[in-house]
Amino acid sequence: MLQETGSRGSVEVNPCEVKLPTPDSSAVAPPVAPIRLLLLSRGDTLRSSLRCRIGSLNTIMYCADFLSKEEETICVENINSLHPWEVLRSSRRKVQAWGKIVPGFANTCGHTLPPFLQSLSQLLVAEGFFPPSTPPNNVLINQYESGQGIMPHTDGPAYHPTTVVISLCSDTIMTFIPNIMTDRVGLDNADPIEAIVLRRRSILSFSDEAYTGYLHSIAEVASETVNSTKNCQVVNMEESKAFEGEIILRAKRFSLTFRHVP
Ligand SMILES: O=C(O)CCC(=O)C(=O)O
Repeated sequence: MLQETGSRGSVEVNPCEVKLPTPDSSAVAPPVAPIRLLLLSRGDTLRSSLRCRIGSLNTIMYCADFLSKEEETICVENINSLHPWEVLRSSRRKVQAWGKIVPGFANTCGHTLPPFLQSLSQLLVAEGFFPPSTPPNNVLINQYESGQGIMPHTDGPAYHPTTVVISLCSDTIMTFIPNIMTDRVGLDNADPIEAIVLRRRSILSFSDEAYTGYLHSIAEVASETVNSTKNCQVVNMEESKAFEGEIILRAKRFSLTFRHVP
């Protein structure tokens, strides 16, 4: 998306910052580009070859540039044309929950995933992030303003133990800490053990031991410095092209989190 700036040519406008009108249920939804064509035209093997395992936990995978800039723009346009957001009471972030309902969790915006999330889900199966027998059927879209985050938590037993996160519009850092059983509190070290830089347009997957044995979180800060905490080092420095002392500035960020509800 380009904007004219007179004699100095044109500058890129961040699609994530474009303010769209609040969806009006009586209005016709704006047409959105078919992401399926863009995604499938790039082929499976390209993304598979980019995938990398990271950290001491071997059930966390990270891949930079999973989506192109064009695909990110299409995702954001689709997100902004969807159902109004729900503001969580426990956290200031906004969410949209799509797909199969999780027992005991909030309402869903719709039992069927919107077409762009269906396309992405198919791609995640094609790429091996989910087996065909347990494809994503539940997607939580999170919207964070700068300074917002998510407290340490596990996604819990309601899902098949795999979560896949696609980051849009802003970089951030996610930490993983041991999920200490209540009878071990005070005996184990609960400090963060792994930090992962999530670049915008990247994909992260964590499953099995990383899913059940660790809590994941995003700090409520407007900026953070890579490797500023000794016992919480970034484990994907190379894959995310992060550098010591890099300041990660948090802009408005969306995450698409894919899961399977049995
Ligand atoms: O926004 C993210 O990257 C993580 C979201 C998350 O942890 C969750 O939805 O449970």
